[in-house]
Amino acid sequence: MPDRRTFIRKSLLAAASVAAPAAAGNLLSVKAKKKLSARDAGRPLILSTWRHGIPANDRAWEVLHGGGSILDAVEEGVKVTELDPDNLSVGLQGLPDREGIVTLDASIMKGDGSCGSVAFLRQVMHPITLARKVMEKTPHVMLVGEGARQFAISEGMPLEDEELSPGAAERFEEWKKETDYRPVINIENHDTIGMVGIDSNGNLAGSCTTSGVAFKMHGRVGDSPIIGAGLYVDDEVGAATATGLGETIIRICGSFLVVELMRQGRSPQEACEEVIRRLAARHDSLNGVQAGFIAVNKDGEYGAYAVRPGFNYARYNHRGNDLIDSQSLLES
Ligand code: SD4
Repeated sequence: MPDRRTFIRKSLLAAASVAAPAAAGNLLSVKAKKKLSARDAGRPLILSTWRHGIPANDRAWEVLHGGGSILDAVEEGVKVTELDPDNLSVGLQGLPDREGIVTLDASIMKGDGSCGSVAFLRQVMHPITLARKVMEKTPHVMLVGEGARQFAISEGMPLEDEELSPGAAERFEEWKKETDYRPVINIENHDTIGMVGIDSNGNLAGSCTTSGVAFKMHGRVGDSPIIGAGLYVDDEVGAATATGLGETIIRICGSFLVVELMRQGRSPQEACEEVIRRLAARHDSLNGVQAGFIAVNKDGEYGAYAVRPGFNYARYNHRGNDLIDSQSLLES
């Protein structure tokens, strides 16, 4: 019987002999790829979660093509959603917590590892801009609650009044009658915008902003402002962002995991699928759970996957801006 060391050596030799032709193949494909323009390789590309990603992508594309950086694009893009009066899951018009107070979470990240986030934030119209200021103007990554609000004031960002939007006020009144103060998990309540983008030079950035799960406990923070959970970006590999029930996404460091799986060779689609399988394996029941990921890699390839049907995302590339239905693990 060969001992373990001999076995390992033999295996390595065998691997090397099959690796040689594969390496030649890689070389060919690298050369072939070099001939492709950035446009053919799928860059630039902007992806964002849900239907409201369409107008957000429009703005991001406009910023990028107007000479803005990919970071400017992902910030300006999601600002459209933060102001959308019809969106009850992003921005100050979103659904409140169970005390009737709207609290916002947001994060932003560049492919070089710079990142910033805010959580449990009140009265600020553009939490994504405040997250960027945390990244660029403080030595920190994350500011929360009153500290984040004070930072907004010190940066000259006006505080808005705390009156609920008409849509949110109506839903809050209904919820109070029906639910006896229990935080609800409702698969229809997911509308967070997460956006990832790559420019024609391969620079990546991402953003994520939300009012969080509707009627949550006061003080609850979801995945969206947690770097690695709701958003992760690495210029060497790619970027991913998440939507859905934040608790399930935080437990598996979802967006970081998508990027790490791409680093290990998975395509964005394969990585999103594996992470949703991991999420499912970590939970005894997926009753009422929706979660979804979108991802892009260095070459501008992209993918998406969700726990259940209903998740869609907007893709803007040289062919235009389309809404795509994601595949899912469950059938309903
Ligand atoms: C959260 N992930 O706070 C967010 C909610 C969400 O689409 O994605 N809604 O858990």
